[in-house]
Amino acid sequence: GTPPTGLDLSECEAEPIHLLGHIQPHGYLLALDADATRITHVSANIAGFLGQPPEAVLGKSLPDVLEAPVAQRLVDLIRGIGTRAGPTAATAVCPPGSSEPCAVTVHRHAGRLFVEVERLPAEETAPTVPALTAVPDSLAEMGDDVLHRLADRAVRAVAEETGYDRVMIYMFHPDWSGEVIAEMRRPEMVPYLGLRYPATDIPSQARQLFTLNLLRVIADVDARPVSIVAEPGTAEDAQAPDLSLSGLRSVSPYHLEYMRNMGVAASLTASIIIDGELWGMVACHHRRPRLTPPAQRAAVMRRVGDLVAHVKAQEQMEAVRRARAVDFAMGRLDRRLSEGQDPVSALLMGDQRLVEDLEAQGAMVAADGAMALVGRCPSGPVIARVLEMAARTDGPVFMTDALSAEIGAVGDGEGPNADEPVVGVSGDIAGCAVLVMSRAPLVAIAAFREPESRNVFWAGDPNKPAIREEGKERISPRNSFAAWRERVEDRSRPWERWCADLLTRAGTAVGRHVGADNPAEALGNA
Ligand code: BLA
Repeated sequence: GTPPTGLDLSECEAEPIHLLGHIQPHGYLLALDADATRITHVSANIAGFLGQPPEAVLGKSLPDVLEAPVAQRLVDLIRGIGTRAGPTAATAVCPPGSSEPCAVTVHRHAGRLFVEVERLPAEETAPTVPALTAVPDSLAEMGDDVLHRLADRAVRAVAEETGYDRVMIYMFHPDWSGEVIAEMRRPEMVPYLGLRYPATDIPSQARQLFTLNLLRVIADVDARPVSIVAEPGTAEDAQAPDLSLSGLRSVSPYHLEYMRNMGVAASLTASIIIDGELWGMVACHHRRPRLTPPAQRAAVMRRVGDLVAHVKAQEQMEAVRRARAVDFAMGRLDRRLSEGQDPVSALLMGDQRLVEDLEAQGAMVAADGAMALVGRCPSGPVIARVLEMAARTDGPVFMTDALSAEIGAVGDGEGPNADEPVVGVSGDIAGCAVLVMSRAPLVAIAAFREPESRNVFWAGDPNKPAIREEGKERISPRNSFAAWRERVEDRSRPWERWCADLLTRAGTAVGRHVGADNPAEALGNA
C-alpha cells in the first residue's frame, strides 16, 4: 500500500466533490425538475449567455426564457433521452443570440434534468503536432510487451487528434496507486513515463465519479468558478444539486493546486473501464488554458474504446493460455491419483513439476499423514504459521507477496499465539500461495516464491504525498514530482489468479481422493 504519512489525508476522501455547487465558467447550467417544466437552478453567469439574470429565469419553463426554436430544440432533446438516467446525451445547437459556437448537453440525474451549454473554441484547424516525443525515456524497465505497445499507440493517436502538450495512459495498481505506462509529450517537458503516483492523488470519490462520468475537461486552472443558484427559500435552495454527471462541474481546490504544482493549466481526463472496473485513465495536460471541442472528445472516447477492446482481447488470450496449462496439470494429477499413487507424490509429480507449474521456487504438500517439501521453502515454524493463517483466511487460497509483513502482523499480539516469539522469515522466501483443505488430518498445498528486488520510481516522495503549509486550513498536494526511488527488496512476484485456480482444483482432486470432498466442510470439521 501507500507508505504512511504524518498527515491525515482523510479530508481528501471526505470532500463531496459532486456537491460543490459551482461550475467552470466556460458555459452555463440549468437544472429542471423531473418533468422538465420548471427551472430549479441556474448558474450565476446566465446573464452573460441569455441576457437575463438568474431571478428572471428561476421558476420558469424553457419556452418562457428561450427563443422558440432553441426551446423547442431542447424540449426535443429532453424527450429524446426519455427517463434514462446516466451518461450524457450531447448535441450541438446554436445558442440564443450568439454567433459563438456552443454545445448543449442534456442529462438526467438524481431526479433532475440538467442542461449544460458550453462555449466552444472557434473551429480549430486540425491541431498541428510538432516535435512530440514518445522516446521511452523511461526510468522503470519497460518490457517490450503488448500492453505497452497498445498504450503507446493510443497516446500517439490522442496526441495527434487533440494537440494536448502531454498525453498519458495512467494504469491503476491493485492498491490504487498508478503508473504512467505510455506518454507523448513536448520534448522540453520532463518525462513522467514509468513513474508511480500514490493512491491519494486521486481519492476514492473522484475515482468513483470516473466510473459514472467518463470524460472530464478542465479548461482553465485559474478560472473563477461560478455558483449555482436556486430560488431563495425553496427546497432546492437548501442543498446543492448533484453534479456527478455534469460536464461543467467545477474542480476541487485540492486538485487545482495539484495541477498548478505540476505546471498544468488545462486537462482532459477519460476513464478506461474494463469489465466494470476503473482500470486506468487517459490523462492529457496542456500548459495553457484550453477548451476541447466535442469532436475531439469523441475522438478520445473512440481511442479509449479501441484500447479497452485490445486489452480485453489480450487478457482473454492470456486467460485461455493459463487455463489450458492448468487443465494439463490437472489431467496429470488425476491420472496419477487414479493409478493409485499416494496424493503427496502425485501432487509433486515426483520432481519439480508442481513448482514449475506454479512458476514458484518451492512447494510443500501434505496429505494422508505425509508431508513433502521441494525446492526453496521457508523454515518449519514459518510453514506452520503460514498454514495457520491460510486456515483462517476468507477465500479458499491465501496468497501474499509480502510474507514477512504478514508474519510480522501475526507476531504483533493480534494472533491467537501472541505469546510466541515472532517467527522470522528467511530472506529466501517472500511470497506464498497456500490452500489448506483440512487441518487435522493436514491436507494442504503451498507454493513459495523468492523475493525479486526492483526499483519503483515515484513522482515525488511517496511518504509525503501531501504537505501542511503554515497558516493554511487545508492540506496541500506535494509540490515536487521529481523522481524518487524506492528500492523494494522483500516482495515476490505477485501471485496471479490462475495460481489460485490451480491450487483450488488440485486441492479438490486430492480432497476427493482422501475422502474430504467438500473443502469447506473438511476445514470446518478440523
Ligand atoms: C482528481 N487527481 C485527480 C484527477 C487526476 C488526478 C487525473 C482527475 C482530474 C479530473 O477530474 O480531470 C491525479 N493527474 C493525476 C495523476 C497524474 C495526473 C496521478 O496527471 C499523473 C500523471 N489530490 C492530491 C491530494 C488530494 C487530492 C493530496 O494529491 C486531497 C487532499 C484530491 N484529486 C483530488 C480530488 C480530485 C482529484 C478531490 C477530484 C477533483 C474533482 O473532480 O473536482
